[in-house]
Amino acid sequence: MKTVEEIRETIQFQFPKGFWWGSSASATQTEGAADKDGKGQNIWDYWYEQEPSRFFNDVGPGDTSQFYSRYKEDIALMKYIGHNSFRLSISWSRMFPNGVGEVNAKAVEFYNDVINEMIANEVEPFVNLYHFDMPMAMQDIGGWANRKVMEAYVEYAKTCFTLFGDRVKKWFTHNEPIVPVEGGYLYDFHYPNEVDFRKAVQVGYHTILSSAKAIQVYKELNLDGKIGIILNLTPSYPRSQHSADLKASNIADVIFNRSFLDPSVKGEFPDELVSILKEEGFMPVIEKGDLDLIKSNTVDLLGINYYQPRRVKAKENLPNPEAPFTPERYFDNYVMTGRKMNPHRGWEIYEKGIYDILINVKENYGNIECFISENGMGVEGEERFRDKEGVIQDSYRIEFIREHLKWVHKAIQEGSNVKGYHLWTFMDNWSWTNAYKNRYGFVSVNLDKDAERTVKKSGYWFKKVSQDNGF
Ligand code: BGP
Repeated sequence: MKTVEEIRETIQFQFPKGFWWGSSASATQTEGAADKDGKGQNIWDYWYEQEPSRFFNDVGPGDTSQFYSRYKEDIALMKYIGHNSFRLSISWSRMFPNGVGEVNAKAVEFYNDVINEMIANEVEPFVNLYHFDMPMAMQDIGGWANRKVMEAYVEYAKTCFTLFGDRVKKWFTHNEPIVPVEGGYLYDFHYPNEVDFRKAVQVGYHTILSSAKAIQVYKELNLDGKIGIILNLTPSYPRSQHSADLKASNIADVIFNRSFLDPSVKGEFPDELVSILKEEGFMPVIEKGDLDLIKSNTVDLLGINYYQPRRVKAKENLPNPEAPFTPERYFDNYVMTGRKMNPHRGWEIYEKGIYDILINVKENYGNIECFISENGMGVEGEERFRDKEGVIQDSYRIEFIREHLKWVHKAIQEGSNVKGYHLWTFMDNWSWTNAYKNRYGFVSVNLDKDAERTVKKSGYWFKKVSQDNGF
């Protein structure tokens, strides 16, 4: 038998001591119990009730892996497969069924139990406050377009900090805040399914402001922890080095990445973004004091979600002047030949993208403390890979993670301040309109067998990676 030292010697990619190994998930995608114990409706519950056919196989957010009732079993599994940390989100509409008012005691009990159970299992809770799940009562008065909703969110955040901040040391104000902007107000894949660029900008602006306000409140409470935001950074690569392609690629970067990254980390919106909005007449309504507040309440910690790059080329066809304004007025997405694809999700797999993001953060964002908060591969029909022992042989997922981790490792060698890697996701879960179409987890969920959990090959592999702190 090999000694520990001998095994260590075979590790080629060794990560720094204390590296955060784990995964991430969100309340709506895992909890279930959508109408239990006083939870109010959120936009997903409502939208599903209205239009079930918009969801894959008509499966809605009530039918998830039932983390609400099975969290103990799930946390034990997290520990088993080597998680030293896990990101969950709190459901605003569970805490405050109407978005504001009296806190729901049952919700407080649930999140207290979950947090305590995680700590008892040495799985550090990373807690996010908003993961796409606007309480319906808040959407009814305009959602993020209404400043009152932003104030309600800040109250909700304060309540969470006060109740759980003695044990939770890593907080996040939002997950991928640009996605509700794109989905809800530009490209019709989230409720309220509007296409209205002016509103999209206002919604995005209020989201950033709400994040800064929550950070301010957190700091005032003097809790000893860190607060950050989780952004989906999609590096933009131009088709060529011609100036028109470079310009198009830069605009895509400014709109889809820097619009949230710059104010979150630097406290300022990029000049290029402001120029575009001014030129097009889409500047949001900004109240006195807002920009100072954003300037003085930047994040301590940045979560980076990375799935795919964006390939961009200069606009070839003139946009239809009748069509509603979208950012595609400025560039075309470019389909590069010969790229590696995840055919199930239709996303390009470009592992080096993760390194490019980390180096960009190191060089242009003060090398702020960061971690990979999501990265993963959604695959359809994984049951066909289940072997006789009942284990899903997802070697493709192992390869996906390993190849991304190699680039993370390289970034660390070059001085990146990246502190961890969380896979999307721990256990196959319900996803927005795709429901259970694509499976992402280390652990599979058999929907025909009372959501039975079984660890996939990737879960066993990850356990070892975490134990060895490398591979
Ligand atoms: C991210 C979200 C997650 C998750 C993931 C996978 O954008 O933060 O909530 O859903 O993407 O995407 P999908 O489920 O759409 O395949």
